[in-house]
Amino acid sequence: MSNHLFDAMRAAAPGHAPFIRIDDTRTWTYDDAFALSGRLAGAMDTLGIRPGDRVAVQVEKSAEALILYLACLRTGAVYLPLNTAYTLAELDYFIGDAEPRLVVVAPAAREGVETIAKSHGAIVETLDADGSGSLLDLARDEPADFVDASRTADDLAAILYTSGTTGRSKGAMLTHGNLLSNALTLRDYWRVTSDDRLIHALPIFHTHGLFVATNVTLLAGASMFLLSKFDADEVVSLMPEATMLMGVPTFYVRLLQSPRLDKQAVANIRLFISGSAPLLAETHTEFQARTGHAILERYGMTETNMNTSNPYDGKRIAGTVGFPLPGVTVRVTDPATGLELPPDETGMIEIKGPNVFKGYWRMPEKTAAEFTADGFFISGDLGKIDRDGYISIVGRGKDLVISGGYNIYPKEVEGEIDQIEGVVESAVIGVPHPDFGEGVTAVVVRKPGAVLDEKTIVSALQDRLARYKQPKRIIFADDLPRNTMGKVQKNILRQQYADLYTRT
Ligand code: MCA
Ligand code: AMP
Repeated sequence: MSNHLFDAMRAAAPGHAPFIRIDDTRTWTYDDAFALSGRLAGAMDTLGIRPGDRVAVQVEKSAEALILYLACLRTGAVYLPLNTAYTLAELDYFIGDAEPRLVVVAPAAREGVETIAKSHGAIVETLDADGSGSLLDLARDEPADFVDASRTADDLAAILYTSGTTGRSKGAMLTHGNLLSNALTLRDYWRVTSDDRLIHALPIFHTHGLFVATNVTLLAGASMFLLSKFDADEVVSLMPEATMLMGVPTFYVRLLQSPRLDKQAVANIRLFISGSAPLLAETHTEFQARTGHAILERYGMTETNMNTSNPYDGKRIAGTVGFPLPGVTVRVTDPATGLELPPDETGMIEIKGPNVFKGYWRMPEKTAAEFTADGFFISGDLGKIDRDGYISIVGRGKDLVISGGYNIYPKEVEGEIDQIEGVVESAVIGVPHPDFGEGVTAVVVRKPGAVLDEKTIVSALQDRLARYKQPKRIIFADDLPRNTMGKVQKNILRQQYADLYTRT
């Protein structure tokens, strides 16, 4: 029997070598991690988890949490990671939609989640940040040598939810083949080897920290310093022992604020990678001046994994996301006609390749609507390709805000604000923010005489939306600017409040 993705990880694993470095005294070798993954797979099998079952996981970052992902691959389950910031209201939707057989949460969250899980027919087990919990208790009695379930390239490995521009979140179905092909491509493109030591400071519930950082490390037999979250000071302290960092632009903005970041601090680092949101050219330039390193920017999506990358050897050009990765085709088309555009003309970025997902979970119409007749995925990003082949993302055809690497869909936030007593309507926009890149901002129209201030709105959103989706500022207006068709002109609002967070 073969298990497409895990077999490749096993084949690349250098047994006794370190995989996850927690601190000076605690390191997980590949053998340690694979043994625990076998026990966890056994525990899930005993709980009745079968290939194809979804396993939803909302837990703090830890070595055990990463190993649980490997265990899911081994049982043939479909791993469904959830942002730890999601509220119970948000969780209810994901569990109802994905219908997982098992939900794994922190012990402190068990009681609240159990009611939701039961109503959708799921069982709940726990895993805490320190690696304790009921799932680990069950795993202890299981053998380490689990017989892996048979999985082909076309079988699902994971479902990751991405918020929808209209309606609710959609579950992007990623196959073993999607994940393995992309990770192997990135490993080779970025020359990752078993000598590499990655600083892993990203969350592990999104593509960047889970697949790009973790799968690439595993397939290179490399190791990683696993930090519970990003802390600029901690990252600078680790740099002398590390060779790589992967981060969102906010990481680099914050690193530049550290007086300790200089050429000496980065002397052992081979590669700095940025993605998930646009890296400002000024951040790239400033970082290069301070450290001598040109940050390598790449472009990806939950639905597609990574699509493009600046080159390892060639020129890494600030403000561009580089070239299509080997095996990936990227084209730019006229959104009105669908016809491919010549170099330097801006249009819709479309993508085809083994990295592109299988579709949205139980949404065949939405899936069909996002592919062209000849099989390209319509990204919703606007961009252009220059004569040398470098791709730049110049805007978004979708109404989306990216704050610190997290995506926020204005429609979802507006939907919650509009339900608050005293609100006529709202428009949620992203405007430049010095730390998060874009700051979520709400422009709200109140009913005449309504007693409603910023605090009332923020507290009404508290239990409804994850913290990072909540507006950093709320502005009250008499009305919203509209075009002749009655559509709110968000571009006008974005211009009007462009310096909201940068004003001195
Ligand atoms: C935390 N807060 C945020 C964010 N993160 N608000 C807006 N946007 C955020 N990203 C809230 C906190 O709840 C807190 O609220 C306040 O802002 C300040 O928190 P702070 O301590 O400064 O935040 P932090 O914990 O240091 O986190 C900032 C962060 C983190 C390090 C930038 O958000 C992060 O790790 N982002 C990475 C996201 C990521 O991995 N994206 C990849 C998606 P309060 O104090 O008011 O309670 S995958 C993807 O996009 C594609 C596939 C790709 O290409 O990679
Ligand atoms: P997600 O839904 O979290 O997968 O976010 C994907 C979106 O992030 C893409 O559609 C882009 O809009 C954006 N994105 C990712 N990487 C970059 C980048 N390097 N530059 C600009 N935008 C990016």
